[in-house]
Amino acid sequence: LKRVADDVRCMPEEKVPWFPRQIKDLDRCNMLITKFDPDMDHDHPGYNDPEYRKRRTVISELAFRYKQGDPLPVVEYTAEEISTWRQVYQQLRGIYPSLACKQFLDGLQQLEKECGYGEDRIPQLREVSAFLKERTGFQLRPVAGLLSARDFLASLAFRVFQCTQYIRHSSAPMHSPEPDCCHELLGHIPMLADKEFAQFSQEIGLASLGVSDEDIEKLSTLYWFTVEFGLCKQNGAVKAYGAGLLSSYGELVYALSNEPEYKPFAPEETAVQPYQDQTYQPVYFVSESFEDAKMKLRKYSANIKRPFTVRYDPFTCSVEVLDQP
Ligand code: HBI
Ligand code: FE
Repeated sequence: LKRVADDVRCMPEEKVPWFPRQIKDLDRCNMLITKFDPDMDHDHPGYNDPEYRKRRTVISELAFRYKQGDPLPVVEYTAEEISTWRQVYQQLRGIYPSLACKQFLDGLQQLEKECGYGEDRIPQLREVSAFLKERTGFQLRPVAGLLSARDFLASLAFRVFQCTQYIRHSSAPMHSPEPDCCHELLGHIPMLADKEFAQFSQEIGLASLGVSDEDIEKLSTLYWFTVEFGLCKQNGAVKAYGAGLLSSYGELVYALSNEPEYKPFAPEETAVQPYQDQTYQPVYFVSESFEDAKMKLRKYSANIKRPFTVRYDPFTCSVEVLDQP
């Protein structure tokens, strides 16, 4: 394997989209998409609430100003925000034992014991990030909202999870059209404390670096049906591991109700399955295990056309780019 010149523009293939090589390059992975934005979307539950929009602007500023390596900003949540969190926490906590996968339950239990998780306060990203770093090497960085799929996936390559810090509008505690801290802290974080799952997540990220828009779309769909809405078999039963499910009472119950369609996780097929971001999914994909999902994803990624290979160097937190052997 020969090392390629550092500048992407020097690569033999002309049109390789820019991608981060070092963890600090993630400061440039900040392309927000305005879908579901409370300032732009008339259907957003906070659209007619100027106080809420002002609050969102303040918290967005923290994310915009953030540079890799800065201490994570601390937000002092209001009584109203904590009350929203409490409602979400209480409702979901009750159904997790019967519907969530083992890895999730283990992670959540550790977070409750060691990271101040509970219904009375919203955990701070700073302490959650330190917790994850010790478990799986994942760390958080604050983000103001929905990112482009390319930027979002690229950060996973560095075991960085871009995490929103605001909370949903108090008028709709059981639903949020966009990711919020309930979705991240309850849906994603417990799973990211699992080693196998952390590796699966990083591998989707590495597979995404420098690929075409069509392949980003496919990887994004794979991410959707696994990390967000995935189900897996466990001791003969089907359990949820997707964060979109584990942060939505209604869809979590629905997904395991036998009403929707279930298909075995098969990346080639899963990557082209149309998906829903407005209502419940009509179909869910079931993995045999994370190990199995990771192996299948690896096989799929190896077939994505890219004039180079990438390798993550954990010592320097950077991506090495190598010629195709
Ligand atoms: N941005 N902040 C944020 N959080 C997500 O979960 C997220 C995103 N942008 C894109 C995205 N998810 C999906 O397109 C994934 O399929 C990649
Ligand atoms: Fe998510």
